[in-house]
Amino acid sequence: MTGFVPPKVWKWDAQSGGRFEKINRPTAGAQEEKELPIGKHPLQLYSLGTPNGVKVTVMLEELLAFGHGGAEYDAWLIKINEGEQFGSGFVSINPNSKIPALLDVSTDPHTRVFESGAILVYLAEKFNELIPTDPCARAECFSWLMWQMGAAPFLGGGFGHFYVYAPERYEYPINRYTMEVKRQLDVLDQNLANRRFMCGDEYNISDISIYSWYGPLVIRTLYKAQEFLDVESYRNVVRWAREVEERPAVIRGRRVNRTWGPEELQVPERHDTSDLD
Ligand SMILES: N[C@@H](CCC(=O)N[C@@H](CS)C(=O)NCC(=O)O)C(=O)O
Repeated sequence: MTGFVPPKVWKWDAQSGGRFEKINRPTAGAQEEKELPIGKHPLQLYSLGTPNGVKVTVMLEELLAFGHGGAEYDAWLIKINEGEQFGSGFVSINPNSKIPALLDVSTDPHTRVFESGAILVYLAEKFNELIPTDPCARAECFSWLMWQMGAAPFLGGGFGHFYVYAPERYEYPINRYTMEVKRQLDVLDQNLANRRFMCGDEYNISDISIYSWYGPLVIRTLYKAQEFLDVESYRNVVRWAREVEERPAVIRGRRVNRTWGPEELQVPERHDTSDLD
């Protein structure tokens, strides 16, 4: 118990502390005039190699691996810790000021897409790839995709924030979000007990979106919480994440817009296939 009594009307008169205090604010919109660069390819991605960003670079690499030349892309780096998501050019593509944001310059007018789930659907439909056509299978795919979009904020904004980024470790939120994340892992584990991929035998955009968050959680070091969450006990999730992670497009996509970790895995910007070779 902190004894904190909320005021009648909340005012932004103090920094809250924690990793993101410098970029978090209670208002939306552009904070400075700044155009975005546009490269030579049909698709312009403005992003960073976080789990939400990785979803899109994996998808683009999958599309290229399937032979869709129209999925060639420029991946520009948006440094969210330096506030680049609040530049006027970025805000015109994503009024929500969060990566990833995509601009399709092959359409007239250009098509902007924001929210990683919407970008996956847009690309899957544009190239008719990694999305089932049968209505029943499509509904299952959208269900898991939307599950991820709704669930991940509890993992990242809830568990990850309070376990890693908050200025102190508070018992109540850590317990609350740990309970929820373990429940989510159990949901995934039970689903994957009888299925090779999230929707059955076929890999699709729901696997890409869920892998990007829960893969690094169970087979890598996301939030350094592997022991705390006992991730090994979600055996089906671990088995599935390992299979997804072996895909060449996943290996490539994970490196794009990455600016941390081992040097050989960092490709801050991607403007040509050879940037990843
Ligand atoms: N629901 C959004 C979430 C995007 C998101 O939270 N992006 C984070 C990085 S992973 C971001 O840009 N944060 C910057 C900020 O909050 O200012 C999506 O899936 O695209």
